[in-house]
Amino acid sequence: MALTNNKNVLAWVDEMVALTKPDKVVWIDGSKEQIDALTAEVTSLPDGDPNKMYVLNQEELPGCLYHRTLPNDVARVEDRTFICTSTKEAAGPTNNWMDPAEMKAKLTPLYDGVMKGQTMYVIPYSMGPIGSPLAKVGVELTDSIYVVLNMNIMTRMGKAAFENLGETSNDFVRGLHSKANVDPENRYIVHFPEENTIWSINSAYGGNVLLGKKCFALRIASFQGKNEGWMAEHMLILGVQKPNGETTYITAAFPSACGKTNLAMLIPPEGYQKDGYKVFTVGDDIAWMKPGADGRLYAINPENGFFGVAPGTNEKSNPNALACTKKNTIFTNVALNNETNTVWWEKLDKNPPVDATEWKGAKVNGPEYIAQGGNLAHPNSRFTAPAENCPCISPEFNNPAGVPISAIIFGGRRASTTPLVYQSFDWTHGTYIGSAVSSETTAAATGAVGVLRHDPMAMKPFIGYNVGDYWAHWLEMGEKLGDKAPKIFNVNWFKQDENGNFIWPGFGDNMRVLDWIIKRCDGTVDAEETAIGYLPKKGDINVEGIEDEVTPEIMDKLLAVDKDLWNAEIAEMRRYYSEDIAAKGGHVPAELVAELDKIEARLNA
Ligand code: GTP
Ligand code: SPV
Ligand code: MN
Repeated sequence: MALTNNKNVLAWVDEMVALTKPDKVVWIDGSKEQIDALTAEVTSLPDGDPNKMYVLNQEELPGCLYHRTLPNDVARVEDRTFICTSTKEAAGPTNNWMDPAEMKAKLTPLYDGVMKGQTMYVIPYSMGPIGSPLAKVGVELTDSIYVVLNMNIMTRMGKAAFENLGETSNDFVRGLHSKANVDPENRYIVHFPEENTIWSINSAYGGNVLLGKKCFALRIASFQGKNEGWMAEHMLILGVQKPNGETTYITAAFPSACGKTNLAMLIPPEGYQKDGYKVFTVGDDIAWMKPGADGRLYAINPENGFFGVAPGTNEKSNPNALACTKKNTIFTNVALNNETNTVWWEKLDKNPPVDATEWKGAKVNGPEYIAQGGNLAHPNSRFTAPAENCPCISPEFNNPAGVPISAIIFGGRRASTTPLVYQSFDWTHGTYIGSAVSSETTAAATGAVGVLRHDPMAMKPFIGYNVGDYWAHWLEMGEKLGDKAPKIFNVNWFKQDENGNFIWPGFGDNMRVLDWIIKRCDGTVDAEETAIGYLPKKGDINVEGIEDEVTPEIMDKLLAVDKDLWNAEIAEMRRYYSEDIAAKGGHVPAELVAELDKIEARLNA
């Protein structure tokens, strides 16, 4: 039964049913009975069915399920992701583009009758707390129960999402997904930002198919934000409660698999805990931000769960994330311990299961398999966990108004050049720093891993329009916010020594850097003015308890600004702006080029 009388929703569902021709249409109301029935259905599929999900050990992992996607379908596919605006210029140089009519003509035959013999699930969902002025409604049509069960964790899903839509509103995002044959040659992740529409076909994995996430909450939403005066960013949101009881809210943009979930759930080192510091998680991947009535920038997390990288998550690196995964969680492409019917991934502990199933489904001897160089879990294997499981979830998580942001941090994986932390001189310089984010690629997207690439604002794969206009939007937002704008910082947890070892301990110790950032916001610590920005003065990064690991010499290396490396960095940014962006139809704001000139002049003064 249809769960809304909104005419636009009903007309569109009818149209997509006529196209895809499912045997049955089921509206997802979000009730426990319905979720339980779908879980029973998908877990009773025969072994070998690619859609099958498995029930895990219900004593150790109550409510938890396990799934493997096909080996050709384990990450986002950036080369098959399109932004179909009416002109190529509107999509800009960082996106694949095709004319919307041409793309629809190409994909319509693929969708024609694709759901014959199957059920179409109609998923209403809200990105953001229902009723929040910052929230938005989406509807995803899918033939995958795996998608329904994941959307149930990642969004506020079900009938309630329609509450504020009314009968005639057209303000909802239309997502059409079919796993089809999971054929990589016909896999397309396509956005029509001018029509609030997403078409995804031939994938069954994560960011390609949970259409509320990267497709809506970043690509479509960034386009909406540009037109409506707000920002959709690839950022975690955290709150640091200080000993005086005040909480400072910070967002941070790092590229995929570069540490957002880890920073969002950080546990402060002992000394900080003794002093009364606490960290609260508001979000781990996406922030929607808009100026509030008081002129400050407010952020909500549009999601309701975490789709986190499993490998590397352990009791030491991120105990809060591990705790999130102990109930009502879906694990995708991790390894199974067949003896206990529980899950395992690289660096979970030092005891890989002997009787293991690796991520492709083969039964193996875990330790032997690893000794031969194999991965038991795929490097981009993930957990889908409800936010409410998080031991440090912020009391403001469901606040419809969001939280006021004091600092914005950019960062990436940089073996050299970029210091542990520095602060921009102002918002425009901070926007330049965001535009200059480069990072080594990771397993979160298909393609080579470890290659340095430009990833402005950690948004290269997610900006739903022309990157030059996106930078201009950042500058406009700064003007609107004026002296209430958050301060902008850059961090790098990934600096290496000559042997390729990380020289900063990272994880919980990143609190030491947050501490400096908060003090800069509060105006309680001075800084060193350098060519690239404000750096911590000697001794101002607290190393109490890690003096053996982070000696004064190491701290000097962490905070070094090498003139030659930075001149090379500036030269590369000039090349990037002109060759990769301007020459290919991206309008680089003059203010950003001026920042390059200023940094260069300061470096060589
Ligand atoms: P997406 O979900 O893909 O957007 O990733 P993310 O940015 O949330 O990354 P996540 O926190 O899951 O971390 C990804 C990888 O980086 C994991 O293997 C972590 O162990 C590693 N990592 C995270 N923080 C640190 C850090 O401070 N230092 C080091 N050396 N590694 C880190
Ligand atoms: C990322 O790649 O940045 C993710 C995972 O957060 S996915 O949802 O697949 O995009
Ligand atoms: Mn992400």
